[in-house]
Amino acid sequence: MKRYYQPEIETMPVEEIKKLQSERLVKQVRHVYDNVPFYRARMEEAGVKPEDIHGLEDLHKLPFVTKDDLRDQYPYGLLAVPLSDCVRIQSTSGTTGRRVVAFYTQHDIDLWDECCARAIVAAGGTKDDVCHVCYGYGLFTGGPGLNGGSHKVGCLTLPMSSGNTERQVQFMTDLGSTILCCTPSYAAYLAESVNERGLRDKIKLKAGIFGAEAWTEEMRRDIEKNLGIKAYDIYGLTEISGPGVSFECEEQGGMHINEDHFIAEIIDPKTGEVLPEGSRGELVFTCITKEAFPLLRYRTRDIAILTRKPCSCGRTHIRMTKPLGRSDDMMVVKGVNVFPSQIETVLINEGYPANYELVVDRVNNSDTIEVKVEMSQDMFDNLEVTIAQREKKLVASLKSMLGIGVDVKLVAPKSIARSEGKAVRVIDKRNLYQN
Ligand code: DLL
Repeated sequence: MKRYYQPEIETMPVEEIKKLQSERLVKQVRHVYDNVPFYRARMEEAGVKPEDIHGLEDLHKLPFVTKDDLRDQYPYGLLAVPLSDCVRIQSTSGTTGRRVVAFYTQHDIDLWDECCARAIVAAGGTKDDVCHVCYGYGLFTGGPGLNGGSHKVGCLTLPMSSGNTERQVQFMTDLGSTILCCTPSYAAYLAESVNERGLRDKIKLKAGIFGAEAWTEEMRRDIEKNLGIKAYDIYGLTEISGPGVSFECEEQGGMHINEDHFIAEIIDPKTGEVLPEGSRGELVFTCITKEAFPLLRYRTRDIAILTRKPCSCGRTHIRMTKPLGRSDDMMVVKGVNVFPSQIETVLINEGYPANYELVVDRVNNSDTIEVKVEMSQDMFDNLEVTIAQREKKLVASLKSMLGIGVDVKLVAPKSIARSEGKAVRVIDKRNLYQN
């Protein structure tokens, strides 16, 4: 099938893609070994030299890189080119203490745009489309990524960013947006807003490109029905570039990974052993074309399954399932990466016993997060500082740590159930992962 814009690389025979990956991997390993002391030290520790890496078959010899490594190396430790060659940074939605800063050369931005352009084309996009981007712009990769892809396809791009639903709906109707790019929860909210205003017949949307957080098939059906569109999943992470690492085609049967830029592996999260195709495990990516911030064997902590079963769309690139869960305790709440340990840090800093419960829910397509926190006996007995004052202070500290608003409820000492084993501190009522 000839599409509006279709780099041949997406339909190349698998053997050729693997050959290309091998060649690019060899070059990339040399690049990081020569330019990043962190990689050189890690490889020396593992007893691997660049000349030991001849291609894909040697990938498993390289050590893994984890989010903790990124944190330890913040900000410049993994930079593989002079800073003056970089033109952009982006950063993860996680906040203080967990922030990861990724650097891009112009070449890196171009390849990222290319990946996002492919996702837009896979959703039926052409230069005649009006692409309405309401992922956040700024440090978050969603807005800039899809914006770049949309330009590359030649769509008329509406850089809406998130929020201000009134304006979103107005532009959508006045300017005839045909492709909507945002998080699935915002899409569901926009769908409601459009229908509440009786504007369903006035919108021209035909497709949506939704990702950055887990969403269910049920959500997909609801959004498709309420907006009269086809909804496509898109996956990515800041560390690897941003959205567009993989994306769905018209078959909606898994996301094609842009294999000319990223090598995907599935490993056992406990042992690190590489698992065969079709196994469920942790996704690991190696960037083979990026210049500034090329991560090798980066452990995403996202659980998924890979398949090379042919796809009737004609693309030969390997597909991944939606993330089926996480191998750590990260949650995406209101589009922001949240770790329970961040909450613990705040509680400990403020003198609370770290006995708390986190309840995450989705009400009217919007995430809510409530933190129930036990007071110490001392706090409970001494009400010079009232409970309301304490709650207000904790709300502010948690907001500054997490970057999102949370509800705080202080409860009496020893009122949160103790568990025999590992404490169950997080109750996620959203059930977003389908297992
Ligand atoms: O969320 C990049 C992105 C923007 C992807 C726009 C798609 C669309 P981060 O903020 O670094 O980057 O968060 C990355 O979000 O490891 C997953 O756990 C989760 N995630 C991303 N896409 C999906 C998806 C962006 N389609 C983390 N389904 C990843 C489920 C997703 N989870």
